[in-house]
Amino acid sequence: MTTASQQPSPITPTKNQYEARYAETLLAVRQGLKRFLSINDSPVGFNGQPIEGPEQLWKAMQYSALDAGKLVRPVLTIETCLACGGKLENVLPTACAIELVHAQSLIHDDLPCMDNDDLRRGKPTVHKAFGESTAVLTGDALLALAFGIITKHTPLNDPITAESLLQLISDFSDVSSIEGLVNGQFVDIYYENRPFDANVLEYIHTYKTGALFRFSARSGARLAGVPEKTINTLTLMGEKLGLAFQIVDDLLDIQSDSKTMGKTVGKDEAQHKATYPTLFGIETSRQKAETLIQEANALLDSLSHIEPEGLKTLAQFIQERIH
Ligand code: GRG
Repeated sequence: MTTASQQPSPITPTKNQYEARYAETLLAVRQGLKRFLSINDSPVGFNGQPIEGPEQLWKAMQYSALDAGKLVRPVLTIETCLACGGKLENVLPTACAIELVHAQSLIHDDLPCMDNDDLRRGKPTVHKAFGESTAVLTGDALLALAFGIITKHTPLNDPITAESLLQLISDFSDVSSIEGLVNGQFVDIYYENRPFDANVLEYIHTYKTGALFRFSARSGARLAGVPEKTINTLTLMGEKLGLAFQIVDDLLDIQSDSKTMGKTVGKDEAQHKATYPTLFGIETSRQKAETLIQEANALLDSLSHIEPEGLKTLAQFIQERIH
């Protein structure tokens, strides 16, 4: 029997409405990325005439970051902001910037000197399509552009202050460098063909994948202007979602196929990578991912002033995804 207190409030959106919102969020991110990656894609020389050459760089940037990704990180950023009562226009530049750093990390991860992959998102990797030096420079350009998009396009109005934006940029720098993707990737490569334990595995995944998820949730909350304690709780939630995402990724690398995933599968084993299934087996890894999702949901439930359904829908997608 449903009691009065269990009745959904008339202003609480239903699950279907959150799914509709998810589609709108994806569209907003796609449009935002397209806009930010078209800023200077018809370059002219100093004489005012179109100049041949640099447009290849823009083509490679657009090739790597438009259309094909799942956009999980920007959606997490936006859903966290909306869950906290924030506005889409305030969070969209940061959400797009995060996707650009993610795209950069995939380009560099695929390079011959790293994971050496030919296939990404169902098409040739950037170095295969455009050449190695262009791939390196495309990654460089995306990384620096990401910071500029935040500073140039985030509206400085209530609740965003110059101080909160500086803090956000400082956090972004941490996760994009040696408190995140770079040290995570470094240790991942270091332990190829070396014995590893759970401590090493947790380090790699917490930084290589967890850090950007952590920042996605953290920045979304910060841009909604919620108190620091709420920001910290949502940061932890983001980290748990990131770890769950990576464990599912490790499982899909064993259990799925290249056509479904749009990238080469079975590489972790071939390259003797440190992964959850290698250390714990498939069933325990699946349970660990499930526990992390439950913990993320519990953190959401601990916050009484947010609207968690959009984030819970995303958490469910992360657990159940098949590509
Ligand atoms: C950021 C400066 C800087 C350097 C990057 C190469 C590198 C250093 C880090 C590699 C990080 C990496 C590739 C982590 C793997 C994370 C992961 C599970 C990627 C797959 O993400 P999806 O499934 O991909 O969200 P789509 O294609 O959907 O966007």
